Amino acid sequence: ERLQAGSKSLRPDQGVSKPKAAPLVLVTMGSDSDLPVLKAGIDILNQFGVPWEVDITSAHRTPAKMADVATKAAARGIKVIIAAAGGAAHLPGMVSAYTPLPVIGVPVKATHLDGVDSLYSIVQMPRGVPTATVGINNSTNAALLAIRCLGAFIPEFHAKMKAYQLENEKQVEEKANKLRE
Ligand code: RP5
Repeated sequence: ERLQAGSKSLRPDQGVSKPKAAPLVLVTMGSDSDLPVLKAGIDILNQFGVPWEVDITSAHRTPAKMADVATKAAARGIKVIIAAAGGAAHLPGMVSAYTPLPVIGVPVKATHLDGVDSLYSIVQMPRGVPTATVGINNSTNAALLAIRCLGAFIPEFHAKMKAYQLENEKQVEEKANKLRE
């Protein structure tokens, strides 16, 4: 089964299997070359049992599709959008312009500027078009932030996030204890 995306190179053998429930999170990207960076975030969504879908909506190569997908996302039941792009990374901001949903941008390290170009392209949005921005290539945090958004109105995800934080705390404490041994 192929993932829902228009690219030949998006296949389950890349390790992202599509959930069956109606998606709550849309993970979209400027190019299939961004997919390896998104894999960690998709793993987190799977770990928390969040239904997601993946797509490619380039702000530059497929601007009409990007506008259409972003405009229709909320009506389809999507609650949060994660958008990844590299270089002149206009996708997250443009998606944000077309939807009232929270949009989380992932700056991808894709050029000789090492992702700083992507970061600056995403983070400096004009007032009125908020777009959350995580660290360069940090799709893990994008997924965790998306789950926190869901947790604000879905108790299951609130509880799972709390458990995740407690587990993190426990793991750090175990490491500290080992150092003291
Ligand atoms: C951006 O340009 C994409 O998000 C990607 O990070 C970068 C390079 O794209 P490809 O040339 O690999 O398709 O639009």
